[in-house]
Amino acid sequence: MDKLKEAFAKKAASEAVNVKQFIAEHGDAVVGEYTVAQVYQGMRGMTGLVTETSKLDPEEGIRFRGYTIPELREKLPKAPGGSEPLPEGIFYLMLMGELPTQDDVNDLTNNWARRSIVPRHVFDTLDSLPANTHPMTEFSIGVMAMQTESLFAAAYKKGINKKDYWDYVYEDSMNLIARLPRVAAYIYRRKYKNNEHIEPDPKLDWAANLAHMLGFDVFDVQRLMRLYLTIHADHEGGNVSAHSTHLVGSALSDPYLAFAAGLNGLAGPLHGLANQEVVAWILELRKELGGGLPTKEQIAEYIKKTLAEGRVVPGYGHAVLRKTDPRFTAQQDFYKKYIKHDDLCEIVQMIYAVAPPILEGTGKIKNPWPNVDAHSGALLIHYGIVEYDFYTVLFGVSRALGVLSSLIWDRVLNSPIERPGSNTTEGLKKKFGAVKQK
Ligand code: HAX
Repeated sequence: MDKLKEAFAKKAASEAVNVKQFIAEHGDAVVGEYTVAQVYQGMRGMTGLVTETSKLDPEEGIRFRGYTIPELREKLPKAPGGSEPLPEGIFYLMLMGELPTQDDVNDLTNNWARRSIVPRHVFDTLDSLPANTHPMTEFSIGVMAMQTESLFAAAYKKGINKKDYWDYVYEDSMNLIARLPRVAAYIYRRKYKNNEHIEPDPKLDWAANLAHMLGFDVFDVQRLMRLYLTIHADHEGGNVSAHSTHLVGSALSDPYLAFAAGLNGLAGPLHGLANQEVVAWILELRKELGGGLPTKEQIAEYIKKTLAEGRVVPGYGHAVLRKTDPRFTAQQDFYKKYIKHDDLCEIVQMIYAVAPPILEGTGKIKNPWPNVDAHSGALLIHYGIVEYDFYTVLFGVSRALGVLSSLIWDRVLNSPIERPGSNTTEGLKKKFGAVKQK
């Protein structure tokens, strides 16, 4: 048994007892009430899930096991000479509930390197896809092709005891996380770099190895990749990618099937695909204005035009947050600290100055502030990763850390199959005595 798994097994056993006891003692306590509007409008604000790895506060932003992003940038272990946290550290924190030591993180790097071999048939599957397949579709198909490797599915077929589910889900999740950078890089190199692939370097940490396999063996890109893969990892349980992974996993679909479902949700333009949409939107704006740096007035006009066309301003708004996303702020800080000047990043800052009052002025957008996706593309483009329809794949690599550590906890806590109730409009109207409209 690997060192992390051994430590986790102890933690998991005691926490499973704690939770059982909590449900026994407080199972009848009322969590909250909800309204007809909430039932129709995406269940906003209804607590209907338990997610141990992180918690989102509308005003403050995300905390991973109690730690904010600025705290994690300071406290999580770094690569030698590095200044941004290693994503291995946030995975450890989310899984174990405590900050890792440098040794814990180094062990995890080695653990994932040992597990990182991707079976040949996965590449063959990707090679068979038409050139115009979207990278997120390819990524999801790549994960599905790897499902042949699921130890959970194989063990379940043989017949396993419920109490051992988490063990196989842990193994699948660790293998999957270890292999995702290779699959992502394969998609990138096949699509944009003449199908010329780069072998992994097992001496590199998880994020640096991804940068290496993409073809960017420079310190600056490694540094960005470490931050990127840390801050995109998790955003509590109700977002589409986390919830889909949890939901599909609740049917005891294995981690490959569950994570592919999460990726398919992440690929939507209102969720993870917004990172590609932001760049497309800014490039469209620049093209329309004939290139160069736009003025704030021109940006304001462009935002108004986008709204008038019934489109969303990508990178702005959030279903839970009611302030600037700290993941945006972390990237803004990265820009100011390490890059200092870049035209596209400057446009991002100008949009930040101009967009919120306009969005607020509509009177209906609940959060006029930027989210994580408003900044990420500009940083990647600065370093030469310009193929923006690939960006959501990078988000997906990172998101695996959160949703898969949650999935392991789901099996530890014996979460049942998810099955909320639904009603018809007629049923609801009847319940509340509404008059039938003809
Ligand atoms: N531009 C234009 N209109 C917007 C808007 C935006 N950025 N954000 C919200 N609205 C609109 C909604 O479409 C909705 O309009 P209707 O009443 O006409 O249907 C109205 O304002 C109220 O919406 P809301 O309650 O403020 O927001 P929701 O919780 O319904 O939606 C979204 C949250 C993130 C989906 C939304 O803000 C949006 O579409 N933003 C742009 C896309 C985006 O950046 N997505 C990424 C979000 C973060 C994330 O998941 N990253 O992966």
